[in-house]
Amino acid sequence: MTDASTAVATAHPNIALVKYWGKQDEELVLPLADSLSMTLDVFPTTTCVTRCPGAPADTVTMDGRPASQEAARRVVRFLDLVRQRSACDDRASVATRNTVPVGAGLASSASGFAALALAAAAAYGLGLDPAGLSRLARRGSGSAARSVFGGFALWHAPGPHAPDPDAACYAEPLAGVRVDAALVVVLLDTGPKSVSSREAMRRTVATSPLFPAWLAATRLDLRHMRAALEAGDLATAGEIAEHNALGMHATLESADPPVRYLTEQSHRVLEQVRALRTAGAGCWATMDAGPNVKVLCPGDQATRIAERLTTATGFPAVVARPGPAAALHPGA
Ligand code: 2P0
Repeated sequence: MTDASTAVATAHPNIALVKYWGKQDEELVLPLADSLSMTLDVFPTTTCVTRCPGAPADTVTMDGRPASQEAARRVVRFLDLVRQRSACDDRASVATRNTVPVGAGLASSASGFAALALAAAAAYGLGLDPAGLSRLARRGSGSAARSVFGGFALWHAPGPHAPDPDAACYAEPLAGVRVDAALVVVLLDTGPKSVSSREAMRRTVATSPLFPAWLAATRLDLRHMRAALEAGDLATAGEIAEHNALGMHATLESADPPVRYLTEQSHRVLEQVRALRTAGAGCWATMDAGPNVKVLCPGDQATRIAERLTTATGFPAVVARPGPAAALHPGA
């Protein structure tokens, strides 16, 4: 235990270019396949954790209001894990501020649990290295394992014979990336989603006849994506990212009952991305557990592509560039 009872951390969302979809272990949040993402420089989450010796319960606020029961339960479960490891049983107060639209497929749980992992580990004196922080963040939400790192990150799935699957399951920065990329985030709908990604993932693995094919394809996509990023080949990386996302959504649509995150509006944006590409622009779409479309493109063309997409569709667009690693605020 350290003396500091308060810690504040900021983390940013990440967007997977090769998606995580499907767990091999629900409790430990172990994915079935590796995934690869870019952490953004927009929509940060800042979280303050204060240990409260003698307090009867944890308190959780989000943007100044008490968190929903479900959100608070997830935070308390996460703090229980931290308490177990620290041998300190203090309850805590957790105050989170999000600038990412919650629940709209913009990975608010990734930035949220990455910030919470850093702040809680510091407040409870866990002394974890970056891989340890990534493993801890993962227990809150799988994709949070990647938001511990800035730039491009690779999250390892434990192999079938890993002696300690938990230890083998962490993200790390992807070395050797030679592309100058940005993601244009087209904001279609900032409302909460109808099916949580956790439930949707479970349902897809259990019922989609396409799931085994998805798993094989995404493993191959990851190898080719790494090679393309290392070769500075953004066009190949973009093609793989778009194909990987469409494959994930096809798998979702074939679950029983189907999960449909993409809307008419998403498809309108997708058509515009294709139209821009036909006109010679380098841009490729990816979509997560919500209707928003993110467009991978060369960094020096991002502003222009954002303007053209907004003009063509009427939806606002935000340019995101590779962002920083999650970090503690010094002296908090
Ligand atoms: C990803 N997504 O790789 C994929 C692609 C959404 C679509 O990870 O159950 O909130 O907490 O581990 O991380 C969103 O799911 O799910 C997600 P849990 P998570 O970014």
